[in-house]
This record gives sequence, structure tokens and C-alpha cells, in this order.
Amino acid sequence: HKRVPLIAGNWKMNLDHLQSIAFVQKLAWTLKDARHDFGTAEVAVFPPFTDLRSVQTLISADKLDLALGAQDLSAHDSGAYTGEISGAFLAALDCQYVIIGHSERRTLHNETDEVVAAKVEAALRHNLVPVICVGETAEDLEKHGASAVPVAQLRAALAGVTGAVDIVVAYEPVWAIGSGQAATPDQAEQVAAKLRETLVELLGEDVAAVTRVLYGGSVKAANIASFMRESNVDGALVGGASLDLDEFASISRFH
Ligand code: G2H
Repeated sequence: HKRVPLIAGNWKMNLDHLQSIAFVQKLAWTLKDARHDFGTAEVAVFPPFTDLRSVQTLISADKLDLALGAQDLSAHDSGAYTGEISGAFLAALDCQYVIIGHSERRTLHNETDEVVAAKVEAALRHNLVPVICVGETAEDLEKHGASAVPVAQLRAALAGVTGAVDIVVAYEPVWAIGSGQAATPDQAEQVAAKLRETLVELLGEDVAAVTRVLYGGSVKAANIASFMRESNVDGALVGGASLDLDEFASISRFH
């Protein structure tokens, strides 16, 4: 189909500074050795804020086939917000992507749907592509089925958005995150299809047709191919397995 798959490595707060640089360098070499084609699958890394500058320097100096993203951003553009990082700062570091509303931020940092929506608007103001994370908990799944909560979260996240926006949606069932228990490809496809229907309704056919919907939650080399076979799954947001170079490189070569 016409969507270029995206394999996104969300390092969370794991690799330390020196490791990030060596890791990205080796990842680039591994992809190059495998003759990885950025047109076949885009690969993006999401280091912590403090490593964005050095990773960006390496990517640009060595012209690496890698996209760069941040794990979060402020809903505000500038001002007295101690400790916050604005979209302008990220754009200045050549970030293309920013993860918004990851379940760890929703749960551990009380990010509401309203905060997520404000952050999505902030990202778009700075020409960053928001990777909007949605997903149901085990309890939601039992009470409402798989798609109700992710669809409601997507609607809320896009409350202030219209027109031909460049966004990515990541379906991450909370029960599958870091648990080793991934959703089945069929479960992921069912929810991804519902999310795409929601995109059609909110943003129109054309935007929905080109928007990538990722699956996230215990993705590894052994299961990536089965997700990629699904017609509405356009890549993966990878946490734990992105910290292992060989593992992440083989996820990136899913085909
Ligand atoms: C979900 C995912 C990456 P993991 O949080 O965003 O992590 O692959 O470790 O389940």
C-alpha cells in the first residue's frame, strides 16, 4: 500500500548518554550492511531529551538513514515553564517526530486527554509529526472491548486538529506494554481498522489513507512480521526490544 512503514524505537529512560551515540552509530552500520532502504521502511529513534543533540549531530554528520524523534514535548511554545521542552526546541534539533500521550505519561504523569490534545496542537505548530499513543487497559478491554477507549482517546487527541495534517497513530494496548504479552496480529488489526475509520470521519479519506497506524506493546523480531502482514498496521513502536541492537535491526528489516 501507499504508506511507508515506520519502525520507531522508544528508548524511554534507558540508555545512558555514551551508549546512545555508540548505539545509533552501530544501528546505522547494521542497517547499511543489510542495504536497508529508507523508502521500504523508515526507521526512527527516540532518545531522551539530553541525547537529542548528540544523536542529531551524528545523523547529520554521517548522513544516516534514520529519523529522529523526542519522547514528549510541552503544550506551550515558550515562557516560564521550568523543566519543560518546547516544540520549537525540538524542531531546532531536527526532530521530525514527537511521541505524545504514551501510556506511561498518561498513567505516571497524569496526562489527560486535554493535555494530549494541547500537545498535539503544539507539535503541529512546530511542524513536528505527533506520534499519538492510544490504548486500553486490561480493565477497559474487559468492560468495553478493545477499540472503544483507543477510539475515544484518538477523538480527544484530535479535538483541535483539522485539515491535511501529518500525524502518526500508535495503538498500544496498556496490557501489552513491557509485559512480553503482545496483542495478536488480528487484535491489532481490528483496532487499527477502527482507528483508521475514525481518521476518515475526523480528517477525511485522503488523510486517513496516508496516516500510518503503528502497533506497540512487546514487539520483537519474532512477532514483527505477523503484525506487518495486517493491512491497517503500518509499523511498530518498539520499547524494550529497541534497546538490543540486533533485535531492533531485525525488527527494522521485518520483510
Ligand atoms: C510500549 C512499547 C514502546 P515495549 O510502551 O512504546 O514498549 O515494546 O517494551 O512493550
